[in-house]
Amino acid sequence: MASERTLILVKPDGVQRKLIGTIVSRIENKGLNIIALKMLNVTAELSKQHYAEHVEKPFYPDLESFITSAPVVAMIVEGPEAVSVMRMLIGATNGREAAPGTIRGDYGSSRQMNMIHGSDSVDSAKREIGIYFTDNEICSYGVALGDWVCA
Ligand code: DGI
Repeated sequence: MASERTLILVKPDGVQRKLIGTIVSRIENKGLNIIALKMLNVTAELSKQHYAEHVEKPFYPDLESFITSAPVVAMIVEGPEAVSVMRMLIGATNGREAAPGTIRGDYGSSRQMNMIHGSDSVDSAKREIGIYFTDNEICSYGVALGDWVCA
């Protein structure tokens, strides 16, 4: 199993709704490792970098005003197949369609205010991690229980 890193954001609605702890717990309970974490305000420029593939889409202006409306919590999550494992944990984009048991399915009913972002591929993760974090903000460490959780 390849160890991967993925970029996770608790979006402004997740912060406002006091879901930071819940989302962190979901990630930790799954056995993945958080190796970087910080709160920040996403600027319009950062939003355009992050959502480069959506900038020309009709919904982009709404997406930018939402993601810049309150702080986000950014994390790097590491573990075996972390990108796809996190995507499964997160659920479908639209909270109304996301399966119960997923984070979006359990806490959300909106397509835009869907509480959490997770990179959609290993390549996207590398790009997004580079946008949000510098190398010296990343703490790489071993977890003693790792062999019991992810073997
Ligand atoms: O990877 P996801 O977050 O599940 O989805 P995505 O990368 O396709 O889109 C990024 C965000 O943009 C998504 O979390 C919510 C928003 N979005 C995507 N498609 C639409 C949208 N917002 C609106 N208003 N309409 C859309 O069709």
